[in-house]
This record gives sequence, structure tokens and C-alpha cells, in this order.
Amino acid sequence: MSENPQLLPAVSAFLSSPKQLLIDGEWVEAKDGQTFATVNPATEETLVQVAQASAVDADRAVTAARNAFEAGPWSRMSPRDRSHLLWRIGDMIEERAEEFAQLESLDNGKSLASARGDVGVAAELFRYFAGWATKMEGTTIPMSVPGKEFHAYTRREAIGVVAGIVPWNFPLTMAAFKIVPSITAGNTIVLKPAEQTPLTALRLGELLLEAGVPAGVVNVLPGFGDAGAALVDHHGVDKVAFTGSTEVGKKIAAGASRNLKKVSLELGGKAPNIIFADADLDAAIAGAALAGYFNEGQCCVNGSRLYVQREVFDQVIEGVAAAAKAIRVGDAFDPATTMGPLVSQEQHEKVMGYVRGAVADGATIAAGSPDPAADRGYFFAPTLITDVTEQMAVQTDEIFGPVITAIPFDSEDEVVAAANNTVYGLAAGVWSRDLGTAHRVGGKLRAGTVWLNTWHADDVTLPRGGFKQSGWGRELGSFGLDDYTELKTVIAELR
Ligand code: TXE
Repeated sequence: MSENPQLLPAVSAFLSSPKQLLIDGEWVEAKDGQTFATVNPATEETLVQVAQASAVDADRAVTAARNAFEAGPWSRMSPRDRSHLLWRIGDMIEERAEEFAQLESLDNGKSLASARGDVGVAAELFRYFAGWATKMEGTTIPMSVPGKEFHAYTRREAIGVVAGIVPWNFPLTMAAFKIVPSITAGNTIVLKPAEQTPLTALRLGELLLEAGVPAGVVNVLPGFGDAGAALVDHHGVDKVAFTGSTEVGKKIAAGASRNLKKVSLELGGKAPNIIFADADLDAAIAGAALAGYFNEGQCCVNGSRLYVQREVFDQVIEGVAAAAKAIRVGDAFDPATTMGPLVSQEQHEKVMGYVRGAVADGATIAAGSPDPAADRGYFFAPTLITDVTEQMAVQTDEIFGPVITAIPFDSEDEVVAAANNTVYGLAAGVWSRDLGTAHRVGGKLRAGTVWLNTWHADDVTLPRGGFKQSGWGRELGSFGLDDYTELKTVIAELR
């Protein structure tokens, strides 16, 4: 790897030795000795070799998680102690924020500013859920049985062993999304980070041990889809929590249904972003660029389908194209960079294929390049495409890159129908100064999150998830624990 003088000594030290699997509180090699290289997408250089888990390692990790859940000190730890532990981990992440941010930028490519934001979210997640550990409350429920008296109540209990399978677009925060609610509710977890970006999850594993999380409670298994599939199939796993593509989400639902494991899925999206002519256009233009280009567009709630009312269409296109051209694409460690490379060669080829396909189909490139190759590194200029039809692949498929397609509309009914004409339903947005229009249209959009006159505004207190093929269940907020607990009803007869 070439020298990077900005790297913290702790990051250089972390990268100086091959990474292992975290199973039962120990760092171990994969049973078959397999490793894989994790690559810096800005330079295409190998950062470090990482142990590659197989089905045998998945079995070792699930066994450790099962023991920790059933026999270990975890099941006896009081909610208050769990709460304190979670809070302490939040503090520890914040103390090492720059280290996590550098590792994330190296492994994923995202700008340091963006990575710092992600680390802040991860720390906040631990602190927010620290509060919930002591508030897993039940209810007392009156029963009416003639001639008898009962006391009935509900309890919220841990499900058991969770398999968390996560993608590469927000590696640390996605790991936290699965680990935090799992352990808050008293579950144990085996986490499989994405093969493209295993490093921050592994560093988090070190930190959890240092913080005092007992052995086996959190296990980290870097590897590929086969390791994820082995977890889904494993009889010792009680729940699968997955974030990733809709295609793999369907496989996971099918696999988990074989022995009726609980499943939560946060899948793909193709979010419509609707700008009415009466909107604050400066805000809407800036918001549309943020919606489409944040995190290199590799974001499930990315506002990739822009609909603009016809009378302001040209003005908005000019504004979003100018915003796209003002974005500085470059290495994460260059302070001027506002957009890093895409995560991998595969992702670069995929995004490039969609843009070239759109051009071949007769679309117009308003910003970006119709021939978007990169010499070295998986860089991709933010792209805006017009003269698009609803049938083009660039308009129907989740691209997962910095690509916005724009289509003009005339009436509210027409744009609502077009916006909802997708298999996805993760996010949507409306820009209008008329509160009636904004709330009415927002109410008609079939999506788990609707933004009005903003985009990407978020908090760990808010539930998120998808309608339609964008997923099952909700993560975060007060709803975020429901999918990680079982509800038990207790009925006692009072004689
Ligand atoms: O996702 P995958 P990929 C979309 C986006 C992107 C496309 C492909 O459109 O271009 O998916 O990305 C693990 N059983 N999203 O290939 O394959 C895999 O190892 C169990 C949207 O990276 O879904 C990784 O840990 N696990 C998305 C995780 O699943 C399996 C974020 C995600 O990989 C598996 C990422 C299997 N059979 C991509 N196959 C979002 N919703 O944010 C793979 N995996």
C-alpha cells in the first residue's frame, strides 16, 4: 500500500497485520485458512488481507452466540448494566472517531467528512438505545372470566441469536444498526459485514471486547454471500436482520422461511423526488442534488427519480446540473473532496452500464459524461439525465450510484401515479410552498419515509423501513426494538 502521511498511527497499526474472525471473544483464522483482500477503491490497492468465513466458521460463531445467550453472563446482566455498557461504547467510539472515519474512508472510499458523519451516527445509536435497555416494558391487561380472577401481563423478551448481514455503503453504521438493538434487547449476534468493507466492523469488534461485552455476545464474521447464507440456514439462529439488495433479500426470506426464523429486511429503493412549481427553487435544487448524490448515490433512500413541474423544469435542470458540476470528485483524504469513488469495480461497471444504456436509448446527459471511464480508482462524476422515459432501465432499476433521471410533469395526479409506479417503496420527497400540496401528496406516496421540503434529514429516534419490495419491518426509534424481541403473555389465576 502506498504511504498516506495523514493516517493516524492507530490506523496504520490496525492495517499492519492480517485481520481475523471474532468468535467467542477470540480473534481466530478461518477454519480452512482462506483469506480475501479488501481494497481501497480510490487507488485499487489492497489495504489488508482478511480471514474469509465459511459455513464451518458460521457454525462456530452461532454456537458461541447460543452459549453466550443461554449460559453466559449475558443473560444475567441487568438492564441497567446493559444500559451503562451501551453508553460507554458510544463514548469509546466518539473518542476514536477519527480512527474509525479514516478506516471507513480507506475501505469504502467515501469522503472523510462523510465518514465522520457516519461515525457520529454509530456513537449516537449506542447512546439512544442505552436508554431503551431499561424500558423494555410490558402491560397489565384486564381479563373478564365469570367467577374467576386473573392477573395477566405481557413481557418483552430477547429472541435469542441474531444473524446480522449488512452491505458496504455505510459499513460502520450498518453494523451498529444490527448490533445495537440486538444487544439492547438481550440477544446475542453474529454479524457478517460486506466483503467489500469489513474493516470498521472488525475494529468495532475489538472495541466491544475492550468495553467489556462478554465473549460470544457479538461475533464478527467477514466473508462472502456463502457465509451469509450459512447463517440464514443455521438452526441455531432465531432471527435474521438483513440490509442489502432486494434480490438477496428474497433469497434470505425464502431461506429463513424453511424453519420460520424471524426476518427483518431493509432492501433497495428508487425514490421519487417531486418538485412543484411553487417550491422554494433554490432549496429544492440544492435538495435534489443532495438527494441524488449524497454518499456517491450509494444510498437506499437516494432520490434518484426527479419529477419537476413543467413550467420550472429547465430552471431546475440547469440548477441541479450546476450543483453536480460543482461537486469535487476525488480521494477521500483530499480536503477539497466532496465525493469519493464508488465502492468497487463491480459497482463502477454497473453504474457506467446504466448511463451508457440510457444514452443508447436516446436520453440526454445534462451533467456527467456519456462515456464515464476512470483511469485509476472507481471514480464516477455526478450525473443528471433528461429525455428519459418511464420504461428505460435507468428509470426503473436501482442504480446505486450518483445518477439522477429527470422527467417533467403537469398535474398532481399524473406525478403521484408515476412516483408510485415502482416495485420499491423506501423513500420519497415533495417540494412545495403550499403546505396542503406537500402533506396531501406526501400522504399519497407509497414509501416508508417521506420528506417534505428537505431530504436525508434523519435521526436515530425515527423509524425507517420500506413499503412494497423495499423490505419488512422497521429499524430504529421506539419501533426498532420490536423486531428484536418476543412478546410473552403471562396469565395467573388468583385463588
Ligand atoms: O448487495 P448484496 P451487493 C443494492 C444496490 C447494489 C446491489 C448489489 O443496488 O448495486 O444491491 O450490491 C450478503 N445470503 N444494494 O451485491 O449482494 C453480502 O455478502 C446471505 C442496496 O453488495 O445484497 C453482503 O454482506 N447473504 C442496499 C450483503 O448480503 C448474502 C445496500 C449485501 O449484499 C447472500 C447494498 C446470500 N445468498 C446494495 N448474498 C441497501 N438497501 O442499502 C450476498 N449476501
